[in-house]
Amino acid sequence: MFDSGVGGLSVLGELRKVLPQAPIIYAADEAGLPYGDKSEAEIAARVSGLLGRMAERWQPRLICIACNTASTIALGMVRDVLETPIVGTVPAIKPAAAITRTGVFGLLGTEATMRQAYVDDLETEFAAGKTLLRHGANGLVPLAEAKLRGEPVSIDAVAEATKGLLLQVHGQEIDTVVLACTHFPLLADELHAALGRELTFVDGSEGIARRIAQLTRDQAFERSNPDRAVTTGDLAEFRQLADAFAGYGIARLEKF
Ligand code: DGN
Repeated sequence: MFDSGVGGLSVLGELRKVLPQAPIIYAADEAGLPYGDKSEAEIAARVSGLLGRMAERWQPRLICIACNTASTIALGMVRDVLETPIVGTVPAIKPAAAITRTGVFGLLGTEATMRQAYVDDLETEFAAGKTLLRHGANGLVPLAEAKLRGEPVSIDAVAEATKGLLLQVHGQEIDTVVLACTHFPLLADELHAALGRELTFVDGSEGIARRIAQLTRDQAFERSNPDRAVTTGDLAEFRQLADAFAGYGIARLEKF
């Protein structure tokens, strides 16, 4: 699993349900966090370099890019250069368009994700005749990281980071919001408190977990190596996340 930070844990949670035996190495590019305000070129270079190192060092059966920002920018590129099968995480516009009753739905992700052609294409293909309100909410990423370090998260701060979505509603009835950043489902309670309990949140993690299970269905897993989480950042800081990782069955934290 690869993400800039702890966002991939929202995907790992779903993966554990369908593949409890799969040995996991979770790689967090905390030295590069946050991705949401970086340029496309910088994100593409970081992601391809780190995935190349992961493939070489651990020879995983599969890599999941559990990050919408990295996937919408670099998925095609890394698939072209690596032999390892790669599953990406892209905004769940298709399932959200299928369930919205009012035809007005939101898309929350990083600012970098909001401007990708990949997202334009998903909107054209699946949201025709509906209204999709996009908002880049970079401010939610550090709040999710803080929550998983055990720090309190203020609902006011969540409301501030997401008010740009509500400002676009203009009396329309919005009923569904796509959480198109893997960090955001980790703040689902706070997002409901800030945006409204009646909203349905949709993210891609269940679909990704199913896809990984399908791609590995012919392979038996042996739990010979302990699961571990590795960081490109400072190990002492990463250890503040030890309890969060332990909640997902990962007890070893190392430097990458
Ligand atoms: N979790 C990442 C995503 O899904 O886009 C982005 C986090 C970040 O680095 N800003």
